[in-house]
Amino acid sequence: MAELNHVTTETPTEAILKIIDRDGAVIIDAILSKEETNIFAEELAPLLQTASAGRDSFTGFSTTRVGALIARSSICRHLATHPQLLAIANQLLGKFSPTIQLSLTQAVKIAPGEGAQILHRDRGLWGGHIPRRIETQLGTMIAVTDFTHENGATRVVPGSAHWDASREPKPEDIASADMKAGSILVYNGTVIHGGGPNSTEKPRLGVLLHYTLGWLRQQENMYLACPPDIAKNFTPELRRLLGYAQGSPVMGFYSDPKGGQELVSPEVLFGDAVSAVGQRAGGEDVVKRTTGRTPGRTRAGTTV
Ligand SMILES: O=C(O)CCC(=O)C(=O)O
Repeated sequence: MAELNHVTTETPTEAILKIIDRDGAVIIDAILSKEETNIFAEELAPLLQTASAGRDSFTGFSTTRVGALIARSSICRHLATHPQLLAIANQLLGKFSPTIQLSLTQAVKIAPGEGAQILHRDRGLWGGHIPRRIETQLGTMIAVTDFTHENGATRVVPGSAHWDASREPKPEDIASADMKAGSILVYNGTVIHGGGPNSTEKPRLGVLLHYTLGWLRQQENMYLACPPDIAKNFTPELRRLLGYAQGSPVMGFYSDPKGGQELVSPEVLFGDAVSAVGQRAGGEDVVKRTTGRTPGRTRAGTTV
């Protein structure tokens, strides 16, 4: 059976990125303390109690999911801005975008008797339109309970991010992301993975917390899951990660529909200092990068 590497919160980012580049995934042990893990479980319990199970073999007939966890969980907020995760995400995704953002926050509770989820690549979310040379996502799965081969630990196919799309994993290619509660599986958007079957008598609980490129559509609609009247209570850094910032020059600005601000970065809404990308007028930059030409004025008054 294939295996995944374990590292610690002290392991340098470069070493972690090397493993992700080779295997597509790595486990960071004990990123949360026991106390933080218990608080996480307490925050999620009432939400999971009222949620219903999935409706298909992908979401799982005995699997319960809840989202909007930046708004609902202090530990999820803590993890979203964890320096080690942000360093990994920024280095992995920063080659393809000047900013990164959160894409998904979702608790996944796999109940006893659930079968294995279909193995998949998360980059499929974007319809397969993005070429492989562009990495779309840094995904994470935080273990809130212990993850074991028996209780539905995430299954991962190390190395499969380098495979042709048509290659199917054999049973011996599949690793089980066994880890203690409080540990985190970190993986790219191209590695094949999926939830495991739960043959025990207790549920397996984990939380997906994914980052994506600043110019891609987020999987979870963060503006509805965490609207401005909730986001105003968070740090500017977390707000930017939610998407309340420009994703790249001339991308993601807004105008106040009631009048006032025109074509400004969403950071202005909260009185935040505007980030480097937001400050740039941007248009001329984009023209230069995409055409190699310095823009001038045409007779119609538009830049070329
Ligand atoms: O539950 C898991 O372990 C993995 C879930 C997953 O990959 C998904 O729902 O996309």
